[in-house]
Amino acid sequence: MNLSHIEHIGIAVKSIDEAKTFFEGVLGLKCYAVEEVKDQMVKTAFFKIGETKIELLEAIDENSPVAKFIAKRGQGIHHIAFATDDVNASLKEAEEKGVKLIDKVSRKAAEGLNIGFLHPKSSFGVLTELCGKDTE
Ligand code: CMX
Repeated sequence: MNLSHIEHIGIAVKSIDEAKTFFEGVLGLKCYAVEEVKDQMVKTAFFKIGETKIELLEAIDENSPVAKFIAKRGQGIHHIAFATDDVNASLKEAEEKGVKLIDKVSRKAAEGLNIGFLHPKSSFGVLTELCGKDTE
């Protein structure tokens, strides 16, 4: 799998506005984009540090995976996203190596990226996202 860097770290929060007091007010990062991803039922806010982004995730529906995550585990790191030059090829390779996939093929997400998730039960409890700009 040809991964280049950690594209972003997703952090589940109850309120992006409240969380900004830490990420902007204390860490001094600047929020450069806020975007709703309707099919994931989340609002996202992005901060950049080097090549990596922090993605704050706030549920906009009680059925959102992020709402379920916070109800069960509390606020905190929700997933790690690795940049790959070919999301679908990386998903296929993971599946061939026995990893349980959440997404068999990539889908569109925030910032126009294609993403696909590996199940946390196959990746030592860490929800793992593969993302990139490839077209399907
Ligand atoms: N990280 C690690 N483990 C997680 C997890 C996460 N983010 N979310 C759920 N789990 C664990 C649960 O704790 C549970 O473990 P136990 O069985 O040991 O209790 C197990 O996975 C099953 O969890 P669940 O609450 O029953 O939830 P579901 O099976 O309904 O869904 C998951 C879990 C990961 C398959 C689902 O959340 C999913 O498909 N996630 C991918 C999509 C997503 O997270 N979207 C939001 C972000 C979108 C974006 O970044 O744009």
